[in-house]
Amino acid sequence: METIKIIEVQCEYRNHLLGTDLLHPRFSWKMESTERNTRQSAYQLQVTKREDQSFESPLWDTGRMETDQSIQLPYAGSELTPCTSYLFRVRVWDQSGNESDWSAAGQLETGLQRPDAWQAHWITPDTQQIDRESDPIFQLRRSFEIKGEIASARIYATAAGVYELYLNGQPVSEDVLAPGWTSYHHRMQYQTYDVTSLIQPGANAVGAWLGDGWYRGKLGFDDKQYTYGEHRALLMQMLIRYTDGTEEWILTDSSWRASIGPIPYSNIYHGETYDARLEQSGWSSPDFDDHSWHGVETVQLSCEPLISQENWPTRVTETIQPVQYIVTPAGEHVLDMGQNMVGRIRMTLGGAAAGTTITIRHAEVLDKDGNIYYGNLRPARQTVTYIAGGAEQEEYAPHFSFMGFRYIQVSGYPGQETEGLPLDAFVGEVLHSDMPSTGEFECSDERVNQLQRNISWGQRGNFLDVPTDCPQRDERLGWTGDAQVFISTALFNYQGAPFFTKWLHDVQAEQHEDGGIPFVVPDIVGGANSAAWGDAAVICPWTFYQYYGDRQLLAEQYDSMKKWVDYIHSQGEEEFLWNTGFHFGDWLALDASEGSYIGATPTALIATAYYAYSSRLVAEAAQILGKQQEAEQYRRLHEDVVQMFRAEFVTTRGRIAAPTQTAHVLALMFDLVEPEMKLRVAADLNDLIVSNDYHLTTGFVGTPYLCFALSDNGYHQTAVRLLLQESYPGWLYSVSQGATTIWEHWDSLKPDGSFWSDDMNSFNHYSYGAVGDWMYRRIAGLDKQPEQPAYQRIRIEPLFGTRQLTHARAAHESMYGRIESGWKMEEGRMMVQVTVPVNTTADILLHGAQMEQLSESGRSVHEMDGVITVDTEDDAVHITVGSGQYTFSYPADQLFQTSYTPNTRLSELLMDEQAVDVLNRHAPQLVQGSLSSMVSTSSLQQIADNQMTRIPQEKMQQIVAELQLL
Ligand code: RAM
Repeated sequence: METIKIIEVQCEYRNHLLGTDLLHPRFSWKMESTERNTRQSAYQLQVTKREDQSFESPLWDTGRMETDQSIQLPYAGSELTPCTSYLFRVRVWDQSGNESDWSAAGQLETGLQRPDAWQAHWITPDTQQIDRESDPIFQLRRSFEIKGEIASARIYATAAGVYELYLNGQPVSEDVLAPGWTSYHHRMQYQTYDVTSLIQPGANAVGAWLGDGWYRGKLGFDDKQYTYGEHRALLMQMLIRYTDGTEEWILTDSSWRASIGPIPYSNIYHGETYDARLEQSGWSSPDFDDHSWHGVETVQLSCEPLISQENWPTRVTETIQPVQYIVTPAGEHVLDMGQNMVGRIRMTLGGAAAGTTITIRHAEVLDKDGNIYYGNLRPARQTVTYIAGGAEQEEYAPHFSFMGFRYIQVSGYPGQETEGLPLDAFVGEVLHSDMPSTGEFECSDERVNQLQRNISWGQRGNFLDVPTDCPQRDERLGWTGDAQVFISTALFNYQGAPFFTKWLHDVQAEQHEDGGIPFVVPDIVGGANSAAWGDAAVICPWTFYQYYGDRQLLAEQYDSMKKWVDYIHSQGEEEFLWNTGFHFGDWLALDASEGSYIGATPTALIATAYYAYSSRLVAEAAQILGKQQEAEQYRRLHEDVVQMFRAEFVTTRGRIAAPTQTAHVLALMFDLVEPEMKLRVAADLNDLIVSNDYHLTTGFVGTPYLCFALSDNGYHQTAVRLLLQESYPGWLYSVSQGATTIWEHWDSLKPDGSFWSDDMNSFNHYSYGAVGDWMYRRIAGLDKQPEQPAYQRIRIEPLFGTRQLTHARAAHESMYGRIESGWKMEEGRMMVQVTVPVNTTADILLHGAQMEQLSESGRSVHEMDGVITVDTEDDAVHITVGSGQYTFSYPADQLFQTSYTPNTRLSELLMDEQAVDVLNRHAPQLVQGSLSSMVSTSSLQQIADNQMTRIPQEKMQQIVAELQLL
């Protein structure tokens, strides 16, 4: 039996990469071993042409390479040629010299690679015959002969608009809304399809449907049309390879024929109309008579360069059956999908008379009377109309639109007035970028588990090719700020590398000359340069690097990162302060003044805080990329900005000038105050929350970091109480209201059943879902270490600061393999289970454990296998291990007797000045020895909660008793 084996090989994050223009695609592999603490000591990788069918004379053979590198290895063999299929495989040796078998082969295929490889012409229907500006989708087709036995057939295609291809009556792929949405002015993706199995001997035909999509359809708040161009057009070339070695290209050119298709109308926001009576049976088959069709024109388009598909394709990833049929008080016939989802409805019907018109309207919620509510969609119609063709069986799902909905209102379905709606005739098809799931989280509180599901659904609904703010109203835009706050949570839950590679390349493409960053990317709105929004240009590549160790992406984005910081640097009169321009501020924070969306935290404070943070990240990126001088330059800039932040926003005694939760959160998270002031700032933040009866007031900027700021500065229990807070405002409020996705506002739906407003009220908005990052990293304790990205060095440090949660577990499928961290408190014992992939190291911090009472799989930690070092650190045992699965167990009662919350130092505090300061503010009577001033019960409870672990039980009781006398 093999000791070590390869369980997965990848090229550019995929097992099968079809159609890439990258010249040096990168390989990664995951391993498994029967032994603990296994590292790779050497690898050998081979790449061969697929047609060779064997690795006997590979194109590239690395030979045995003595290194532990097992991810992101760039291809360095002789030049990859266009339109060529390759196989690759790898074998490895571990540190004891054990050798693995060769892995199963992965596949890699190049695309057209060079712009001049495009011989096809963009085509669009002849303007004399078909009004190119009309709404209906176009059908385009041509037939062709296959003259011999074929070895392979590939299609390379794209469209100005959105397209579907058919070959001999069959759909060419399952992709939806191809070519996807990029900054078309700068770059457009093309797709590669393997159509070998669809080609038949003799006569063949290829056909396309062409809709408006993002390219030309109404888009944006003001329903602007022709965003990228006035005409739809198709570009396609098909490569036929015969077994005799000859090749033939079928191209879009003037020989194609065109007609109007059965879709009179389709639009991203408004839905689609399909008239089955207009279907032309067999239109993409070779024997179809197209003489009544019209000619096409070739046109010039400027959407170069064409790039091979970077993102995952958009596909149906799940189907959902409606759970309930409702007739609302207003008499609407409604189906409840049971889940706020994004995608479309596939409907079947049988025996309907031709011309029967069925309308489906989509909505996210019912109003307080139980009627369907469309108000928050604003002008987006999200309406699908189907006109039956009269066939025995009919089936339809929209092709070129998507909706955000939980409820559908149906009218016109045959028999619905008398028999109601048959649930099985309607299926919800969930659409999004088809990224593999990589994250799991669950804990002992079912409400939090629902929150996690809502986070994940929020991501799925808003990762439809572009990271959008919302999937339902007339917006659905790539808001940079939202993407920035959510990216870390997103990359934990799903394999987001291809998704963000594409989007970040668009961010770079749309960056202004002066370094400014648009509010939305792809930019169709025009505004730019808000702090925390523009910082996406820096924070997203950085977070990406943390997850995937992808230096190439970091290097590609580096100039853009730098330019953004330089842009900030050039603003206003004060070099190190950013106090000019418009900012969204702490968007939608609850401390906003009446009528404003912008929270109370001064925008100059937020802007300067992000200025500091982004310069620091640029310095770190420069360091990693070996740019010492620039690293130094941005480090200095960072220091200057931090000094300026202190001068402007922090008092000499460590008070943050703005009394908002968000201001404190940023100061703590971005290290903007002197280390010794942190304690005070954290206590003040805690106070702001406790005095608000454990409720947050933060918006888009403060919320993502709020719990981190608390947990990492001694107030983990407060953070957990915030998470578990069920009353408004808090994460579980929406859960208690039955939410199945994350809402845009803390009170999108108010306790009395009314809505926040019609104006800007999405029920599927991932931003506040950014709390997931903290749940995975602090509650479950599955964290990274920045010095060794991609989880090459893992940090496992669950915080158990409250008895309210009795277990939690997270898992993440990293570049190296599956990592798990789970804990359970049971019968007085804490059990911590950890899985560490081969070729990685984990630092495991077990709070409240004592060496003598700690066991691993029944043995003392000194006897366990896989351990590298064991140490005691403050109140924790710190064990460094290599790969393997570990189960630790220790008495849990110690957790609540000894100190364990990191940075909580009340026992020391009680003896020093700062303690006096803390107590002075929380319970002045204790310090002054007088009972004259009142102390709020909530502050007292908070001191008790947070410091219980530090203050001897007896003393605590005494304090509580004394205060109860008040
Ligand atoms: C709205 C949305 C979006 C936010 C912008 C500023 O359109 O709430 O999420 O980023 O405003």
